[in-house]
This record gives sequence, structure tokens and C-alpha cells, in this order.
Amino acid sequence: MKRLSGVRPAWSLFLLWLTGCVTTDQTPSTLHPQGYVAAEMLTLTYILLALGGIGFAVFIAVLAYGLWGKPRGGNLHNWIIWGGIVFPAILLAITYFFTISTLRAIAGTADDPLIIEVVGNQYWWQVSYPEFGFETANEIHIPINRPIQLELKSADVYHAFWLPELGIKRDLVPGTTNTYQFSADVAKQYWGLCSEFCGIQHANMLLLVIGQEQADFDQWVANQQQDAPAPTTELTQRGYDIYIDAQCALCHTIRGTESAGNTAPDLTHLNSRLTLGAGVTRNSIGSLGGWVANPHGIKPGVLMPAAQLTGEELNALLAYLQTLR
Ligand code: HEC
Ligand SMILES: [Cu+2]
Repeated sequence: MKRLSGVRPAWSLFLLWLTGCVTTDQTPSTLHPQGYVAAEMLTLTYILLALGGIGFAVFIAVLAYGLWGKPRGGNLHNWIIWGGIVFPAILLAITYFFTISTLRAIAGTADDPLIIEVVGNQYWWQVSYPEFGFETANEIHIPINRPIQLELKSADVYHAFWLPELGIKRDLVPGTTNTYQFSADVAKQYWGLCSEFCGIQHANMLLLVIGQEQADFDQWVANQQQDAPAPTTELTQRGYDIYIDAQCALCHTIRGTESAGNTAPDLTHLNSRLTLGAGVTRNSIGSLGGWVANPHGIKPGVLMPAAQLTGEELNALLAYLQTLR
């Protein structure tokens, strides 16, 4: 057989395999499971891959035999019965067995999980902890080695919650609540993303799950439960007034103030979060200024209007927003 202009098929297949398999700690990958759900699913993946591989190898062997083997008499019916019915039935039965046992292993049945409600919005995640009575956005802190139960909803269109390393991929369906139990083994940051096209900024709808030791988690909860501090300086008071005048409160909540909108991320502890705009940029005073003055420059199509402010007003507003920790 003539090769296509020097590309060796084996080599290109190998490269193709590498593109899917080379990951680092920073890449959220289903091949690096960090919790029991993801580990069970990866095992199932390998089992299905092996079974598919066996089926494929047997098929190719029979095909090769048919093409090049020594012709022998024999009963055609036997080929059909063994090759067409018995062999596939055995493979499918094994597949069925492993799939069902994986589903059983990951079906969350813990009695006392930590419940976290996640509502998908174009293009951010609203996160609340009913047990502790507060809300936040885009960043979900969890204690490691404790069963977590997600209650997934949507405020507008279909979204999907995907956390590759922890094995969760579930749709957020308008009008329905999907629940899912999981736990994380390792205290680290897990990147997740929306995996159902939900509009123009779908690709910038990331989320960060932060697995923490219980004590660190408790500390985080205690801080999130606090209301925002009242402005203490002239500048931050001016910033707060601008925040109210600029209509930010129509959409946003800052607990402890008169700002109680509920169609945008809760800003009470804005600066405790690592990113802005659902992972589109790191949270720093520079990007915060850029975001408030022109969110569309950072996240085109975002459902937040640009604030029409003078430099002095923007400065004061930023000074106030910096107090939200
Ligand atoms: C019409 C509703 C609306 C108004 C008014 C509004 N915002 Fe927003 N804001 C949003 C939405 C929606 C998002 C989430 C955008 C995204 O990530 O897709 C957001 C995100 C933000 C974020 C990032 C939060 C995070 O954790 O990612 C900040 C900060 C913010 N807004 C500040 C302000 C300020 C300050 C004002 C007033 C000048 C304001 N917003 C006015 C809707 C609004
Ligand atoms: Cu989405």
C-alpha cells in the first residue's frame, strides 16, 4: 500500500493519542481522578475501552481470515450464531454488568451530605449554602472527604456543570433540580466549566471548586456569613453612594446594605474570590476597574451594562468595592 506523502499512520495515531492524554496538574482532566466518582468512571472507561478493543481485534482477525485465509468448507450458520450473536451478546452483557455496578457505586446515598445549590445563569454560577445561610458566586468551597450534594438548577437556558477531575457532568435544566453527590480527596483548586452551549459567553463560564481541610473550610464559612462592613471613610462612603446611584443594586446584592438585587453575583465578599466574571480574569483592583468601567471589553456580550462614571467616581467606587472581603 502506498503511504500518503510520507505520513506514517502509526506515528500519527500515536500523536493523536498523545493530544488526548498529556495533561498536567493544571489541566482539569478526567484522566486524573481526585474523588471516588471520577475514579469509578475512569475505571469503567478503561474497561469499555478494553472490551471495545477486544471486539475490534476479533472482528479484524475474522475479516483477515475471510480475505486471506485458506478456504475451508464449514457451516455458515455457525459463523452467524457465534460471531453475530453469541460473541456480541457476551461483550454487551459484560458491558452492562460493569456499567450498572459503576452506576451503583457512584449513586450518592450519604445521609448527611453538605448541600450546595448551584444555579446556572448566562454566564455565571450562583452558589448557595442553605445549611449556612449565605450565597456567593463562581467559586465553590468544599471540605474534602465529606459527601457533597449538589442541587443543580438553571435560571434561564440549559447549562451543564462539568468538573472533570471529580467526575461530575450534569445538565442544569430550567424548571428542574438535578442532584448529584460526590466528594473530593485532595485539598486543591479544581477548575470546572459549563459544557452545554448557553450563549455568546458560554466559553467564559468557568467555576472554581476549592477543596479545603475542614478547619480552613469552617473559617471560610464564618467569613462568608458576615455582612459587608459599613463604609468607614469619606472615600468609601462616596463609593457606596455611587454604587447605589449607578443602579448596581438593581442586579447585585451586598448583604448588610440596601443593595438586594438577585440577578447577578452576590458581591458581599467579592474580594474573597480569585476570579471575576466567572473565571474570565483574575480578581485584582486593575481588572475590577476595567470590569466596572467596561465589562464588555473583558467579556463581550455579558449581561451587565458598562457604568458611566467619571474617573473620580470610578476611583471612589473601587475603593468601596475593595472593602468587600
Ligand atoms: C443589569 C444588571 C447589572 C447591573 C446594573 C450591574 N451588574 Fe454587575 N454583573 C451583572 C451580571 C449578570 C454579572 C455576571 C457577569 C458574568 O460573569 O457573566 C455581573 C458581574 C459583576 C462583577 C463580577 C462579579 C464576580 O464575582 O465575577 C462585578 C464586580 C460587578 N458586576 C459590579 C457591578 C457594579 C459595580 C455595578 C454598578 C456600576 C454593576 N455591577 C451593575 C449584572 C449587573
Ligand atoms: Cu452555561
